[in-house]
Amino acid sequence: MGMFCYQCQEAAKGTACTIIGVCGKNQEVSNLQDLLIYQLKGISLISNRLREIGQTTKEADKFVVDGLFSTITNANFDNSYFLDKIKETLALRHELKSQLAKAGELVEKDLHDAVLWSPKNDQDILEKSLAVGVLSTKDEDIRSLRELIVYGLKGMAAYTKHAMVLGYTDDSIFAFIHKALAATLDDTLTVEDLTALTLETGKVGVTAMALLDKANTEAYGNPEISTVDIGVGNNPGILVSGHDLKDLEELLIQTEGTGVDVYTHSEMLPAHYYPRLKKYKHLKGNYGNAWWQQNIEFKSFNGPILMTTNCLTPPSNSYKDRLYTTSIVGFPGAKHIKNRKENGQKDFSEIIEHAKKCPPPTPIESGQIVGGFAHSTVLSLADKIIEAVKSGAIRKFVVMAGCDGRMKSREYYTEFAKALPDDCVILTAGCAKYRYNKLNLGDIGGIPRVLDAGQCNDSYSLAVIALKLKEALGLDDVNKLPIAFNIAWYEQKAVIVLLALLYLGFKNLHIGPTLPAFLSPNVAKVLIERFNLGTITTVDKDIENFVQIF
Ligand code: FSO
Ligand code: SF4
Repeated sequence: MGMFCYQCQEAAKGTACTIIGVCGKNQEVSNLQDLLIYQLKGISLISNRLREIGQTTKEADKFVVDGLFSTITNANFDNSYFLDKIKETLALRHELKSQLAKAGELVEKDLHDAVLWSPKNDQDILEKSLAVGVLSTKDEDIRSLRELIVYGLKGMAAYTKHAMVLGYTDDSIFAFIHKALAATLDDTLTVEDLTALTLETGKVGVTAMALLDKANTEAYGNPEISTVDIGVGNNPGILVSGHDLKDLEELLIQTEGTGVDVYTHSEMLPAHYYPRLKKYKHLKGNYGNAWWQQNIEFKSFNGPILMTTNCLTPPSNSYKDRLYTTSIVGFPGAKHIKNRKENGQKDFSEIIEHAKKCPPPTPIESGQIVGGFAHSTVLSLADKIIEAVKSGAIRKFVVMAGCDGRMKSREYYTEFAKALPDDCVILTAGCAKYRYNKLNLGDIGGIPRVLDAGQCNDSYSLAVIALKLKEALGLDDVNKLPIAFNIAWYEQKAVIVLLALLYLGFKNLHIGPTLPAFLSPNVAKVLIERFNLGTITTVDKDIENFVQIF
């Protein structure tokens, strides 16, 4: 059958996974994901037409956001989930076409195959899934730009979904997602057109991240400087991973007084920084490290694990029966917690009862880590920081936000953090922080040398900090700030963060440990020439490059 996926940093041999995903995704799931994306493009094409004549497309908006999110790396490994979703696209497409026909605007012969194609049975679906993947675009540069846009949209969809869960939406984001998805079906668009659309994706990415920032801070308060315990207590626990704060909040409410503690894992760590989440005494601490170590750490946790979003890795038998998924996450055989009904909560009773029967977690480390340096916190310290910059006590900020991953070459980030001169401060967000957030790198006049803003979406916070510092220091260009960017990427949320930073005018960004496999040589050249985008070399050379010279 074969597959072709190159959407993440761990694509096999740095080119593409063609036999099985390094992430564990099998051929059928990979191909069904391709077909789902193709179908979503069809839905977006009709949604665009409906929007042009002033009609709303609420159901399609939500469906497309969920669908994009479910195909992100390490989110859903369940072929039946994708088969069902593809069937749902057929029903939704039919409804949208009827809506268009009623308005007298349906011109069937103009419509694309993504709108017209119809399967008779599951076999037809599987066959079609082989024909609509990445390689169906023959021109290498057009393919590269189409995929770059789609991956950016996947990241944007993830952040949009988190905001939606908290009741925040912005119609301009839905409109753009439909427009951009449909544009990737349009064979008349040139490399220049698609390059412009890529930059526009970054612009709307900023809107999506700003919306999520507003949603998170209005729902849970501004993040505060917080100390998080990394040891364990004596009660049984539930470990919550992923990025969905609402799931965590509802679980905290439902576990209160039950004798079950709640621990965060990986990207859920920043939940401890929000006043309306940290007030729960049984939000005990953070267990473990970044996502890729879960195979070892979930075993010793002993209690149930709730995956609210990616990154999930295929579970081993030692904890598979304790794994719960929810929302767009899925794994064959794992128990799935259903979505909440309008104005209701998810029902976590099964997972709570399960936890009560489990022993407490086995300790794997002890101590504390500090975080909560989102834009509101850092800007409240602005005077102190500007003083430190002006006096030379702080020579440089190095943004080391992004993702962690399995590759041995990522040890570079630990070594880089250790080798940074004492007068440099690391600004971080995302699970990349686990490479250096337990190193005790000290502080500069009370300002910690690792400032953690939060999850990967909080990279937006780092951009806000940079833009405000530019103003405060009276600079006319953000690239004149004493800030270097050494960003680690893994999956598609990092793609939207990168496009957003480019849109905001940041140049000289270094991304690693490797450049994306989906950038064709020509597209990479454009990014390198236009934005000075670069990758990493050795720790010594990069310290010299990023820190010494400015
Ligand atoms: Fe990490 Fe995974 Fe947050 Fe990503 S847990 S790798 S960019 O999903 O989303 O930083
Ligand atoms: Fe390979 Fe990454 Fe695609 Fe998984 S998501 S199949 S690891 S490129």
